[in-house]
Amino acid sequence: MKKIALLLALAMMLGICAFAVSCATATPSASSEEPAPAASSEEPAPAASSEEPAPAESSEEPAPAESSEEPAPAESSEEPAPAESSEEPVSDEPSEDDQPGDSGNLALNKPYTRSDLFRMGGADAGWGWDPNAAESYPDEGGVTLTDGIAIPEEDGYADPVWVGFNTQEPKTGEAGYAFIRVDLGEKKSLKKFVMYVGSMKIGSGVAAPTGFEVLVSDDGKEFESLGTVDFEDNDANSYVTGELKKSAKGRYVEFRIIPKGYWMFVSEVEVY
Ligand SMILES: [Ca+2]
Repeated sequence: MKKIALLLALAMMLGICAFAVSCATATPSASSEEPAPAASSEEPAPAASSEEPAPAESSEEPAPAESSEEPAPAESSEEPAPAESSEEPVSDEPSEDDQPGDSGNLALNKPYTRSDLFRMGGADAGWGWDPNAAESYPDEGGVTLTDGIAIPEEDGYADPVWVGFNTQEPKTGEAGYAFIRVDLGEKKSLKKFVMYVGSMKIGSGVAAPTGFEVLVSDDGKEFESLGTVDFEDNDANSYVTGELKKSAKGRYVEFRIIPKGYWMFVSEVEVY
C-alpha cells in the first residue's frame, strides 16, 4: 500500500510539475505577445518624434527665409537709390539746359569698349600691376559705365559703382589716358558730354582725374576731338562730375580720361 501511495504521490507531483511547466511556458508566450503591441505602440512614438523634427525644420526654414529676404531688399534698395539719384541729373538738366524735344541720356545702356582695368598684384608685385591678378575694381558685366547708376552709396573706393582705371596698367600708361568709347547705334546730333568720377573724398590716394577729352566718329575709326574739360575736385561728395558742351554729330563717342595720379575711378558717362 505504501508503494502505491508513493507512486500516486509521484504521479501527482509529476502532474503538478507538468501543469506548472505548461503554465510557465504558456505565461511567457502570452507575455511575449504583450511586448509586441508594446513595440508597435512605440512605433507611433517615433512617428510622433519624427513629426517633431518637422516643425523644428520648419522653424529653421523661416530663418533662412529671413536671411534670404534680407539680401533681396538690400539689393533692391541699392539699385533704386542710385537709379533715382542718377535720374535726377537726367531729368533736371534737360529741362534747364536742353532744347525742347530732346531725349535723355543717349548713352544709357549703350555698349562700349574701354581701356583694360587695373589688376593689383600682391606684396611681391609691390601692390602694382600684375597681369595675372583679378581686376581690382571690375566693370561687372561690362555695363557699369552706361547702366544709369552714377552716384555711389558709400564714400569709400569699395563701392561697386566704381570702375578702376590706373596708369600702371601698361597700355593706359603708354597712351597717357584711359578711354571709354560708346557706340550710340546710329549717327546722332550731340551737344553735351558728362562724366562721373571718384573725388578726393574717397581718400587712399584716390582723387579726381585732371579732366577728360571728348572725341566723336561716324565709323569708329577716324575721330574728331571736340575739346577737353577739367574736373574741379572737392571733398563735398565722393564723386564729382565734369561736363563738356559742344555741338557735334556722330555715332561713336570716346571719352579720354586724363590722369592726375595713378587712379581714375569712373562710374558713368552720359551723352546728350
Ligand atoms: Ca554706372
